[in-house]
Amino acid sequence: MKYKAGYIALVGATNVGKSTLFNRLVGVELSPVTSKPETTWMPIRGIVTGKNYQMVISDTAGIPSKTNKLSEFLADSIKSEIRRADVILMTASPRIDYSNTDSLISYAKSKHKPIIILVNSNDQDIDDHFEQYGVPIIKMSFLDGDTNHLIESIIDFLPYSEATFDPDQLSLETERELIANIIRAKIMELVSEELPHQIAVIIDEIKIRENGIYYIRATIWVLRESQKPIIIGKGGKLIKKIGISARSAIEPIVGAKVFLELYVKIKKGWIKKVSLIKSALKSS
Ligand SMILES: Nc1nc2c(ncn2[C@@H]2O[C@H](COP(=O)(O)OP(=O)(O)OP(=O)(O)O)[C@@H](O)[C@H]2O)c(=O)[nH]1
Ligand SMILES: [Mg+2]
Repeated sequence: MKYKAGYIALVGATNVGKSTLFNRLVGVELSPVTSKPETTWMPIRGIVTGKNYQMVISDTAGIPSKTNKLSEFLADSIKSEIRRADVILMTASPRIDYSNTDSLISYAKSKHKPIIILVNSNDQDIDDHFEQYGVPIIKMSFLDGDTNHLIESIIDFLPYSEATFDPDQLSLETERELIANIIRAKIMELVSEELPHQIAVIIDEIKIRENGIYYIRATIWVLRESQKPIIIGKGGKLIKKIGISARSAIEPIVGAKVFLELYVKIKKGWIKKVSLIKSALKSS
């Protein structure tokens, strides 16, 4: 069999298990998973190399529910991933308004991209709405279903091409971006209020000490003074918990012991300013 390679955009409804499936395909917990919607922000690209294929899979933000500058930015990033892709994996769920998924399918079709619709077997009550598109529909458990059929279906659509990346390379993202995403997800998980969508994590410094320990300093941006104590918690308890939890998720990614220092800073209106959104989402 000739070698195939290409770019796959995993897009669609939010909170349906895209990142759960992505991590299984890549074989590493590159993309944070939480029980809350809108966990993934900017695309996280993982590389899957098989005997006869190489796939770069892009895990994207779920279709944003609100309309504001931040959501516009995320919606643009989803479309840009679709334009770049050779194959689109479109997740569909009855828990999400079909019209959002329909318009993303129309967009992908307008760019002449092959589409595979993916339904999590959790969503038993999905109807035949998506059959109108005449594209393959795969139902499987994203958490523990067999991924072989999905991989075969993707390969069918991939162009013949040599591998572009070293088989040992797992992601196109920098350590900085992966680490910022992990910290943000831990905040989402541990802070009970709606707040997490208004916070960003900026990695200020990563230093590898002589003993191999990663020293990471990061700042959590909040919008208002009143949000600071919510993140810090009584006597600093919550931020400590966030730090411990983030550290244990970062260690397997960097393959070293991690020392993590977190600060909280007020950055008024960051979700309204494109330049700040850019630096927050790319963690630069
Ligand atoms: N029981 C069950 N839970 C699942 C399955 N797939 C995902 N989940 C759970 O659903 C929740 C959301 O999963 P994610 O992988 O973060 O979903 P996502 O689509 O990436 O979400 P966003 O990035 O927020 O758009 C998590 O609590 C997962 O553990 C599944 O197949 N079965
Ligand atoms: Mg996700």
